[in-house]
Amino acid sequence: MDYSHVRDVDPAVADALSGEDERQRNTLAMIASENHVSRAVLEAQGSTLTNKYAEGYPGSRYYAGCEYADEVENLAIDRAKELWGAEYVNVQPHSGTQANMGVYLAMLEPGDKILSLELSHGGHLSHGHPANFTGQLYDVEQYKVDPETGYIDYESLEQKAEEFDPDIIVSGYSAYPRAVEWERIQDVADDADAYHLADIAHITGLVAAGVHPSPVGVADFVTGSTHKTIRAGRGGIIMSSEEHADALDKAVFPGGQGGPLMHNIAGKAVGFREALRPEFEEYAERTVANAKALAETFEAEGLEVVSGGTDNHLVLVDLRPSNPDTTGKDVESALEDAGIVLNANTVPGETRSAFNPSGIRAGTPALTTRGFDEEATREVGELIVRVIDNYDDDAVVSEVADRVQELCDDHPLYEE
Ligand code: DSN
Repeated sequence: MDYSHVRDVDPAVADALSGEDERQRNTLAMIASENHVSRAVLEAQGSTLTNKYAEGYPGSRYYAGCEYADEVENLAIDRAKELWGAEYVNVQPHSGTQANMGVYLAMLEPGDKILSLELSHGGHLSHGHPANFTGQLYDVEQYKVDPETGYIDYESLEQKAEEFDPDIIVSGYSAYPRAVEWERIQDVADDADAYHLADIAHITGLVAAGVHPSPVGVADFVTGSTHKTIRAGRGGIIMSSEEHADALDKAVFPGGQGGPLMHNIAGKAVGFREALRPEFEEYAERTVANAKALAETFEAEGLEVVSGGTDNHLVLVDLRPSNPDTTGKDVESALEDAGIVLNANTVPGETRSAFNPSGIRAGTPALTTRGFDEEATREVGELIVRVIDNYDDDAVVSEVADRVQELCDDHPLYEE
């Protein structure tokens, strides 16, 4: 990327930006929530819309000069409606957490009850963690995955809903490798007379492409982020039926946010346009096929894959059975030295701390964007296992790093 204007003003930042470009080119991004957007999305996000205030919504703004802001936001909304089949879409949330906040602000009062999946079992901070505003403002009860199978324990969810009488049930997860049974959770919500929020942050792209069942039209509210399995740049989105449009619009602005980030909304519009092309479905299918290949490789090499595989873009590994003295951070750090960037993650039944947990989470969205197929992904899986088994052996880590560099060179990024 050319940062000549930045360099004239601020060489330190220009160096950091160039450094980040190089880092992304020369490492394999396997953090399950990361991806590489197109140059078109980057350009839209770097546009002059960053200068524009557009508080309000298209056709009804608190500022003059919103003609093009309106056009861009309407395009983003229309494309999102087409992609996910939603009646109502709000593209203004700055992130997935802000999208969730929009729903909570619209539908709950402080003290209301949230029933959600525990963080260490794959949930998210914004689903009621004590360190998050949701854990501080609302009364939270949590369900878990079945420790034997690694799948959502739907029966215990039903039981908790009966006992706790929640106002909202949150489904959709950050570290859950299996397809979610939205209808089953909706039935629980109906029986409890509770709202159902499906947070599809991780699988927005898979749902849009039809490779994961959709909660749109099932759950009352669907939230997501726009930069994980869909490559539309950093941000959030809310979908619902028209019935809740007014409350959700008010909750996002002015309830929880000020001026929308119009340059990011332009990125969303462009990324959604790309996702409406037929090749996006192939991309999503390959992302899942690559994740399955990765899970199979890990299992064949003796690692414990939580739930025994994956239906989506991520694989969760519990290191304790195969490498009891090795922590997730040991592995994360050695892999980073080898040029493979993924994250340490808690696993169901976690016995260590959240900062230095017992597992790792690996995702295939970014590798797939770079053109990795199943064979190449299997090789990456084998390299990861080599590092796990030899995380404190610099010679092995260095050998793996050499091979990772070759793989990066064979799958170039932002070179055209
Ligand atoms: N932090 C994101 C993730 O990595 O899953 C979720 O917000």
